[in-house]
Amino acid sequence: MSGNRTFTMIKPDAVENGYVGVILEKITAAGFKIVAMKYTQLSKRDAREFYAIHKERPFFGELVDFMTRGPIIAAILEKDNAVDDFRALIGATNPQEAAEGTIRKLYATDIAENAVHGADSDENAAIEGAFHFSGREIF
Ligand code: 3AN
Repeated sequence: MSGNRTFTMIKPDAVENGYVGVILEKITAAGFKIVAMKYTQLSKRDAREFYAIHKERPFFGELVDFMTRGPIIAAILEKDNAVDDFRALIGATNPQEAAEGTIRKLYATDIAENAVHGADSDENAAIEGAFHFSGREIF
């Protein structure tokens, strides 16, 4: 069982496509409480730093361009078993492989523009939350 907080972003494709409202609705309907949330746009520097773990991957440049091309929502969410339950709610990285009813199955465009981010561990949730929200006591 993971901890009780996770970190998410609603990505530029989902914001552009008008899915912010329905995605937030699905998140709260699944029992997540929104602890902190903001509408913002990442700079290239922010995106490179946030995704530094992927910097050797062939899609890194594409990922940075995508994540900076428009506004996003960043949020910290609370629920028992938050990291694992949120990953289940959003579905597989590639929406074609995502289970029916998951956020990526419903709203993602493709593997690169996949609508939402979900932290993959308690440790990364804390790092990512602190990256987006000043005042580390939030975590
Ligand atoms: P997840 O977001 O499911 O944890 P990661 O951590 O493997 O998946 O990938 C981070 C982000 O990088 C994805 N959300 C997606 O936007 C992008 N990405 C992953 N794989 C690819 C790929 N093969 N081609 C282009 N972009 C990708």
